[in-house]
Amino acid sequence: MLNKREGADLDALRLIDDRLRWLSAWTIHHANHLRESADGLKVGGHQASCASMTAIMAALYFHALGPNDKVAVKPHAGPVLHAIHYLLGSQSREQLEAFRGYGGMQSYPSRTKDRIPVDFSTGSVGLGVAITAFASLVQDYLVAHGLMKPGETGRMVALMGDAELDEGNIYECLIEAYKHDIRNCWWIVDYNRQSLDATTAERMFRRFDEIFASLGWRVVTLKYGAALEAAFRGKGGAALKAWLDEVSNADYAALTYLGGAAWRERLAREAPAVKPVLDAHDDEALHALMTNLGGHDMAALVEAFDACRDDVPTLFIAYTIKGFGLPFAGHKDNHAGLMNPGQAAALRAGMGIAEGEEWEPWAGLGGNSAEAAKALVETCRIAQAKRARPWDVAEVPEIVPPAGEEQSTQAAFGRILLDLSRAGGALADRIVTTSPDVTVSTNLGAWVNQRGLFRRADLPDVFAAAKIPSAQKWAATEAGQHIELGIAENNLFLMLAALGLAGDLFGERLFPIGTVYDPFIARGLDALNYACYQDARFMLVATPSGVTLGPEGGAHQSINPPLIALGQPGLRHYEPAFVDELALIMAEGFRLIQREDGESVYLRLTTRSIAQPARQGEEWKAGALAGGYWLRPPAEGAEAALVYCGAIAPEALAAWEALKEDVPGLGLLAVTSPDLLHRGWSERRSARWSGRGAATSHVERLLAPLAPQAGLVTLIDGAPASLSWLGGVAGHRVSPLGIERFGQTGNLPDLYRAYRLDADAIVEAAAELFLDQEDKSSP
Ligand SMILES: Cc1ncc(C[n+]2csc(CCOP(=O)(O)OP(=O)(O)O)c2C)c(N)n1
Ligand SMILES: [Mg+2]
Repeated sequence: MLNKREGADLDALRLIDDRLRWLSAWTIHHANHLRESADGLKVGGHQASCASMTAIMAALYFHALGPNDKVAVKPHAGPVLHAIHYLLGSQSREQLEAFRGYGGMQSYPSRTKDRIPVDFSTGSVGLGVAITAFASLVQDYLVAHGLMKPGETGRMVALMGDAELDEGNIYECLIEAYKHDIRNCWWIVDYNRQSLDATTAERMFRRFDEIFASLGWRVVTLKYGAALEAAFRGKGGAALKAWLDEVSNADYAALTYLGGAAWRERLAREAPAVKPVLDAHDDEALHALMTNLGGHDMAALVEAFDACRDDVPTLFIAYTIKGFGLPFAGHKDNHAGLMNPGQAAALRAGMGIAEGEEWEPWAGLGGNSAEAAKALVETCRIAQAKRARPWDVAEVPEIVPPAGEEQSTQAAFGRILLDLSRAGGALADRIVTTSPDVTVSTNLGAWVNQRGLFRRADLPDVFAAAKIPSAQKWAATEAGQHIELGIAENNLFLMLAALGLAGDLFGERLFPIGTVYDPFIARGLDALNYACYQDARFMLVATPSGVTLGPEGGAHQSINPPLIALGQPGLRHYEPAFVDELALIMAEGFRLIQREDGESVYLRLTTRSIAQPARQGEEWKAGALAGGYWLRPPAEGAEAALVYCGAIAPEALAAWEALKEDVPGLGLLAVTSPDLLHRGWSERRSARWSGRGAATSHVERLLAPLAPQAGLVTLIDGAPASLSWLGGVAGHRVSPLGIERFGQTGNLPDLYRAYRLDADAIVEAAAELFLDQEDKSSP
C-alpha cells in the first residue's frame, strides 16, 4: 500500500507528465504554426515521440535521478528534456520559442549548443545509448585511479526508442560492456512498437529480453498498466490478456488510433469471452483501458525504478503508445506528424489551459495541484547548470624525439609513450590508451607493459605465470591505464568519446589515446563524428596507413582517411614524416586536448622506417605545427615546388635531388597537416568576407615566394585531392600524385612505381607541368 505522501507524489508526477506532454507538443506547434517563417519550410519536430515518453521522463527526472546521474535522451524526445528544465526554471521561454531556429534550442539534445546541461548529445540513433555504457566504465576507471570518490558516482542512463534496438552498435557495445563487467547503467526502452516508417516487428518480442539477460543485464518489463492488470483479474480478464498478448504490433497500433468503438468491435469478434469487460466500459473507458500500458503508468514506473537501486545494469522495457494522448496516437505515419491548430486547441482545452496561457508552467491547475507539482519540482535533484569543463590540467613536458638514423613514426610513437611513462608525472598518469585488438601491432605494447591493463577485477597474466616467453605483459588490475577492447572499431570511438568527456561528465580530464589501423577508421566513422560533435577530446593514432603498408595488401591499405579528416570538424589531422615532427605534434596534441579552444587530434602514422633529416635551426618547428614548412626553401620567384605529406618523404627528397639542377630554386615543401593548411586558407577567406582582419594564412605565406605561374607536384600516400587544392591558394598549376585505385600486395619500390609515387613519377609529373607551361607560352 502506498502511504499518503507517496500517493500525493504520484499524483504530482502525473500532473508533471501531462505538463511535459503539453509543453513539448506546444513548443513544436509554436515553431511550426505560430512563429513567423522566413523560408516557408516545415520546421518539424516529433510530438508523437515526445508524448510517448513523458511519463517515463517525469518518473525518472522528478523521482529516480540523483545529482550524479547522467542521461542520454532519445533524440526526438529532446523537447521533453527542455520542458523539464523549463519547469525547473533552468530553461527560458525564449529558447523554447526559438526551437529549431538559429540560436534556439536544438532539435536533438546537444551538449555544446543547448544552454541547458545536456549530458550526452544524441541524434544518430544507437550511439547515445551505447556511450552511456562506456561512460560507466570511465566512471569506474576514475574511481579506481583515485580521481573520483566512490560516493560521487552516478548512474548512466539511456532513454531510447524501440527501433534503436535495431542498431548493430548496441550489440557490439553490449558484448564489450559484458567483458568489462560494467555497472550503474540503465537503458530504458520507450517500447511504442513504432519506428519512423511503420510498426516494429513483434517477432522480436522477448528476444531482446533474452539477448540482454544472456549478457548480464537485469530485464524489467513494464507491459500493462494497473487498470489493465486489474481487468485481467476480473471477469473476462483472462481472455482479454490472452488476446492482448497475441495481438500484432500493427493491429494494436491501428486500434489505438481508431479508438473505443473499434476496440469493441474487434474484441467482440475475436475474443467473445471478453464480453464482461466490454459491457463494463463505454467506448471512451474501453479505449483508456486498452491503452493502459506500463510505460504510462506512473505507479508502475516509480516502483520499477525504486526496485533497481543497486548497480546491476538494467534494461527497462516500458510499453508505451506513440503519440499517447494526441490525436494521431498509434497512427503508423505519426513519427513526424504535427497537430493542426484545431487539434492543438482541443488538446489545450482538454488540459484546462486557457488560450494565451500556453506557456504558463502550471496553467489550468487548481491551487493544491499546482502547489503539489511545484513542491515536487523543487525536490528535483538533477544538475540544473552546465558544468565548467576543466582546462589545462597537466603540464606538457617537452617530448624528446627518439634517437636513431632510420625510424618509423609508428615505432617512435610507441617509444615516446614509453619514455613518457618512465618519466612519470601528471600527464602520464592521466593518459589512458585503448585499442580494438591492435594494441601490440600499433606499438602500444611497451606502454602497456609499463602501465598495465585496466580491469575492475584483477586478471592474471596466464602466459607469464606459466613462464612462457612473451614480450608482452598482459595482466590487468585496477591501476592499469590501457583499456583493451575487442575488435569492433565502432566501440573504440565510443570509448574515446566517453573518455574524452571525462572532464565534462565527471570533473576529471583524461588524455585518451586510441590506436587503430588507418583503413578501419571508416568502420567507426559515425561514432567518430559523434565524439567530435560533442567536443570529446582525444588523440586518435591511425597506423599503419596507405599503400606503404606494402605486403599486407589492398584490404589493409588506406586511401581516403586524409579526406575524411579534411571534412571532419573538431579533429585535426597531422601526418608527420619524421620523428622529430611527431614528438612536437604529440606535445601539441596533449595541449589541444586540454585547451578550451583546442580539439581532438588524428595522427596518421606508418611502419615505414626512413632516414631522419639533419636539422639546422628551430624555424621548421612552428611550421610543422602550423601544417607545413619548407624542407628545402624555394628561391624567390621559383618556377616549381614539390609538396609531400608523410611516409613518401624519401621519394620527394630523391626527386628534388634529381630536379634541382634543372629547376633553379626548386622548393620542397613538407606538409604535416593538409587539414590545418586548408582550414587556415578558408578561414582567412571567410574572415575577409566578414571584415574580420586580413592576416594571410600560413599556406599563403608558404607559397608566396613562388612565381605566379609556378607548378606544384603534390604527393601523399592517400587520396591526391588531400593536397591538390593547394593550386587554388595562389593560382599555381598542380600535378597531384597519390592513390586513386585500390591497393595491392607488393614491396615498396614496386608499389610506388605502380601507383606513381616514386621519384621517377615525380620527375615526370614536374616535366609535364613545364611542358604544359611552354605549350601555353609559345605563340
Ligand atoms: C542512425 C540514424 N538513422 C536514422 C535516423 C532517422 N530516424 C530518426 S528516429 C527514427 C526511428 C525511431 O524509432 P524509435 O527509436 O522507435 O523512436 P520513437 O520515435 O518510436 O520513440 C529514425 C529512423 C537517425 N536519427 N539516426
Ligand atoms: Mg518506437
